[in-house]
Amino acid sequence: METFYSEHQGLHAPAGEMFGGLEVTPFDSPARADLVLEAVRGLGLGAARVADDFGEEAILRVHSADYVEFLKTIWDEWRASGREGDVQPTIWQSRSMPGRMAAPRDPDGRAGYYALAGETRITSGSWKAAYWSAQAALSGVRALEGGARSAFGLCRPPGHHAARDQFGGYCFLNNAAVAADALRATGVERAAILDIDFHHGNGTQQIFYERGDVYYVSLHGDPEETFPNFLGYADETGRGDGEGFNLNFPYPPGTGWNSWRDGLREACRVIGEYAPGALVVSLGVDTFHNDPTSFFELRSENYLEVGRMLARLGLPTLFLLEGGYDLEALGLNVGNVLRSFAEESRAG
Ligand code: Q9C
Ligand code: ZN
Repeated sequence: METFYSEHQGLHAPAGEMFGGLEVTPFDSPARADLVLEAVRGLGLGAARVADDFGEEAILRVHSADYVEFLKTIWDEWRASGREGDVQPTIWQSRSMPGRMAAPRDPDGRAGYYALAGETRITSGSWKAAYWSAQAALSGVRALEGGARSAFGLCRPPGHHAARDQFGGYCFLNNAAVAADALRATGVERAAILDIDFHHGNGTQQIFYERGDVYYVSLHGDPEETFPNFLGYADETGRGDGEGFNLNFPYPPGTGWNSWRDGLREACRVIGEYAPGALVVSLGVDTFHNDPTSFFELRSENYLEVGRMLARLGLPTLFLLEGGYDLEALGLNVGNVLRSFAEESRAG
């Protein structure tokens, strides 16, 4: 299994993040990608390659042009207006202000219009980092297109919270959505996205909610209790052509391996029945018991079984990194999924 990444991904490195009413060191940092790269190199999984540049076309099939333009320009506008830090949204169009649905000129208003949460800042390097994170995913798509059984896009910043025209939850471009849509464009008739990050992938769900050709299945912390709070409930099953092709498994605080694994088994059964031509795995390991952002109780050895269960689906599989913020265990946990997937694929 080959890994794809880019040095430019490290260019998104905000100085702080609002958390619990304090400014803290961001949970998502360039070090995360370095640690995962080091872990996959140590496993001898397959070559780690620099991502190729596939341009903006695939990104613009998933995200709106005005949103992409916003990502490219907002930091310069912010600074040109005399603001001295990085772009930090503080005002949103909300239920009580249903006025016009358009971005105002003021950088605060623009930032809020294109934000779905307030913890994620935009720095001078954020667009370039997000662009190359998406290119890592697209490089993985090309590997599958070339006949590989699996590939790993070492995406960072992550993607699954990014909606068609909104950033948040550390995400700017929805790497999994860009990849699944690109797989469709290569002739894969149906694609499935299995999201095992601790958090619900609200962006991925939104992007494919009315499509029947990309099935989104997610196991996550109950949004009643955690981020992203407003999407990810079990009664969200898709709409129009997408009805029946969105499946959410929300779990309460304290959820451990046995119940989570039963959900994963059911998710795999449903995906197997859908019989997609390819599978994209939104691979977050913030389900780990020691993760600082979450409340599940998975252990490092559990990720070995995750890899085996996914391999048994027998599908061309693209793994894309999402969350996972315990830096001590991040490389081990991601490596365990990939390593056991590769071993089980060879055996099976
Ligand atoms: N109490 C990913 O794992 N945390 N994003 C907000 C509010 C945001 C996580 C905390 C967590 C986003 C890709
Ligand atoms: Zn997460």
